[in-house]
Amino acid sequence: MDTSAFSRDAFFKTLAEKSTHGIRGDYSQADEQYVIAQDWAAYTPEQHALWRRLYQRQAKLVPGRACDLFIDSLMQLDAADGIPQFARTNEALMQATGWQLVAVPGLVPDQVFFAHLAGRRFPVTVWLRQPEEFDYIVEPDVFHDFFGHVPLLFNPVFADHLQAYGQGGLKALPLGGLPYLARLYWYTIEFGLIESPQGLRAYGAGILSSGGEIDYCLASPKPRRIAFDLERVMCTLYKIDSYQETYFVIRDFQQLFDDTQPDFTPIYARLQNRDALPADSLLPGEVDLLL
Ligand code: HBI
Ligand code: FE
Repeated sequence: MDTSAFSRDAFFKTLAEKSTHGIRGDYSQADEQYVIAQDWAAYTPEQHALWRRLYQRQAKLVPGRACDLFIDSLMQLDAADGIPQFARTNEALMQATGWQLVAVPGLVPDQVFFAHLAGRRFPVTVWLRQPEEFDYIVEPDVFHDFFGHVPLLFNPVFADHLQAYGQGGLKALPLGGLPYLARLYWYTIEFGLIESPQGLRAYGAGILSSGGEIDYCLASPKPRRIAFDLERVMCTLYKIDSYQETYFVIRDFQQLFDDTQPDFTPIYARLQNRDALPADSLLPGEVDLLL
């Protein structure tokens, strides 16, 4: 893995360009893998109180909207009373699926992110948003990363899928596959919907940690909810600064695992000759699964 000083500089340059309020996390203590200590004792009472408000709002919204698996895991997490200690979560997580949380200052370079997932380590940002960002943040904070992503790491099929995604990511970088894998991640891990006997449910962390999108994605007539298709997803552009215009629906987590097993090398080669689709496309034969 390239973690030379040069690649660090290049990473910070892109991060500073992408970010609207500068680089937020403190990267000065980070090791080669961008891992830091969580320093749980440094969170203030106000930050724990803000976490509780965020948690209580989402906890009210998840019944009937999040998939059962997410809700079951969330109950076991014991994270309602304040910002959790990752070390405590790690004991339960190690037993359940062998995954571990590692604390990071914020976004990390793609190859570092993939290497963590491939090693069954999930990077969790340590900082919490400001009170005025209650409804919306641009970058992932500890609430998004922990509340949104950690519950499903307790599910063995999902956990294996995410590791395979990390392994695929490391392979994809030299092949020019990153844009395709980023879209896959976006439309599944971040904004995925799943079928259930009671109707559509959310499993994507971007949805589950959002006060508005969790209802919008299931109830609004505006966006499309269409059946997951690997290549369709990989060539679909996405919005980073508004609710999604399209959600992709998996039947179950086994489908996500199975459909992402093949070697993506020929798929990247094929998709590189194709135009990307706008985020609001509806192709012939596709139907909105909510209707
Ligand atoms: N870093 N901390 C963090 N969290 C992410 O979700 C993340 C990242 N770095 C890169 C990255 N995601 C992308 O490579 C993937 O979403 C494709
Ligand atoms: Fe996320």
